[in-house]
Amino acid sequence: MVGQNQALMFEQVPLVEMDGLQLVQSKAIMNYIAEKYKLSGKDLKERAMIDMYTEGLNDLMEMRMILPFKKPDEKQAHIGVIQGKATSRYFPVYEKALNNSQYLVGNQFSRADVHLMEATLMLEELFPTILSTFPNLKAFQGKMRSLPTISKFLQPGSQRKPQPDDVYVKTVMEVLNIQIP
Ligand SMILES: N[C@@H](CCC(=O)N[C@@H](CS)C(=O)NCC(=O)O)C(=O)O
Repeated sequence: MVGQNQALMFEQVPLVEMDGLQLVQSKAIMNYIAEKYKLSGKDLKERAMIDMYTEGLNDLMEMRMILPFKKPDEKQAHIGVIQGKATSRYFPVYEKALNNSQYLVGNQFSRADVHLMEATLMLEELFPTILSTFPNLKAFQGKMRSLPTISKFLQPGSQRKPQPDDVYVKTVMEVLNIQIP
């Protein structure tokens, strides 16, 4: 109900509770975590590159995230758009950035690498062979998988969320009071 929830500043999710804070707004949440764990580069220029790479990946992942909420007759066309943009607009950028470099920026692990890992996994779930023409991305994904925290997160039974099913979509629609036209 409007104005009732103290934790949700704008009555919206996501909400992350950590360090005694109730963090809302996705970018504020990401910025806090990136700063806290020193994942934002060593200077302003590196940070600008990290932000650009991160935002590109956010745009790509957002296309994927809205797919379950598309009307049935729009889904197929949307899948085509995701695949086209992933392979011609986004993945080539990251493939090139990883030439002769283990990480995207400054040869140092950053938040952009975390987003890239997430995006490659997300897109592979939809298009299992999508990385076959991006060897650097495939190798990068393998290296990221071997990091202990990421490896743990990818194990069955972890906090990783499953793909949205029809029940999830229906629940989200109801909770957020979204009308299907
Ligand atoms: N700018 C916000 C947007 C958050 C947002 O749109 N949240 C949606 C769910 S994904 C929500 O809570 N909608 C309910 C509402 O606006 O009443 C962010 O990035 O966190």
